[in-house]
Amino acid sequence: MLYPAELRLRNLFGSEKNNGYGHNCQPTSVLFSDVYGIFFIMNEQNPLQQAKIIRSAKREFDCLLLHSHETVKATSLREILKNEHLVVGDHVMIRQQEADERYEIVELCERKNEIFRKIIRTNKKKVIASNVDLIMIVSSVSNPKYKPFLIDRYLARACEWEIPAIVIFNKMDEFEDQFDLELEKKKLELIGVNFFEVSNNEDSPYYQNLEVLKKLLKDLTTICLGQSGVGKSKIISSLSEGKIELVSARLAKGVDKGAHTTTWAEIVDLDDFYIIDSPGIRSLAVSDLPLEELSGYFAELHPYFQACKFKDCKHQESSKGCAFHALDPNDEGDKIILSRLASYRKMRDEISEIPEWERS
Ligand SMILES: Nc1nc2c(ncn2[C@@H]2O[C@H](COP(=O)(O)OP(=O)(O)O)[C@@H](O)[C@H]2O)c(=O)[nH]1
Ligand SMILES: [Mg+2]
Ligand SMILES: [Zn+2]
Repeated sequence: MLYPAELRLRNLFGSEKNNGYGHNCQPTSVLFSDVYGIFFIMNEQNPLQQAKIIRSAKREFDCLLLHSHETVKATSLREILKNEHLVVGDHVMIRQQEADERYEIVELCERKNEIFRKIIRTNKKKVIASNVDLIMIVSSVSNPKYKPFLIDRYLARACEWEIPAIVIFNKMDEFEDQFDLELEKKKLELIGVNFFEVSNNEDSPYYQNLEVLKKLLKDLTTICLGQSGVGKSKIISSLSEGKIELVSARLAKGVDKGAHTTTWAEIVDLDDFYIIDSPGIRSLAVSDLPLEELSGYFAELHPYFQACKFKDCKHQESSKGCAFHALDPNDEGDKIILSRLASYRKMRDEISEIPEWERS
């Protein structure tokens, strides 16, 4: 049953849109406008507040109140969970309950975007995080080894999710020409992806690039993706000037145990920016990517695709009239295109291996 005030709120936002994504919640400031003045009088004790989910367990969510930056624990109305899994990054409307101190999530605000995978068999989305402004693909230039194919995979995902991405070359203090970094940088320039060369070693000249990175992250919600060991946690710790290390140490000791079960990712609130430290998208398989959209994620290959003699060209060594055959593996520009083509072919073949019947 809805309280009259709640009905009123729904009417203001338009309740028809409540299809599991909830209504399009307004920014916090609106909550304090004249219109809501009326609402506050009606329900002065327990006003609705906008919050961001920064950690999620099965039933309980850590919510950051957007106007006070205070973190509270909240449970959710069952109707919401029936339609949707609540994930980190979600904006929700929450209210303190009458009877006790506890908070309850009463509405899920419309998501700007989602970090998701598709379950191939059911074609259903499994959402991992939401409302992400930027994807930070972290790689290491030393150990673990730099893998261009991995970067291309994460970039394809970023295209699928329609979220801008940047690449971080980390551990620059250990770079000794293990691979052609200049070529990799030119490749990213060609495809229009910004990159940062950084180090968490304070004595390295690359350490100061973290400051530049920090400026870019201001006011954004960023998710860190990358293989385990590339330095994601360390970067977050450096960006927070040590503040986050304390939290990790406390977690490691198990002091906060219980609240952290079944957590996939959590948001670190760094005052003027948020970072989601993900333990990595566990499997880097791309089999759930839509095959028909894959070529769209490789825009720089399009002129070649169009120049191939046959429309259904597979762009293999053996493909007759393939435009890629004209490229020179010793030429820098051509090398970049061929390396992107190799990534494209790998992903395409991986997706094609899934039989049609399993896709739908
Ligand atoms: N030399 C060097 N080591 C680093 C750097 N950043 C991280 N590491 C080390 O790499 C290892 C993995 O870092 P971690 O942040 O846990 O990686 P994550 O698994 O991606 O979160 C740790 O031993 C770090 O101390 C760096 O810039 N330079
Ligand atoms: Mg880590
Ligand atoms: Zn071809």
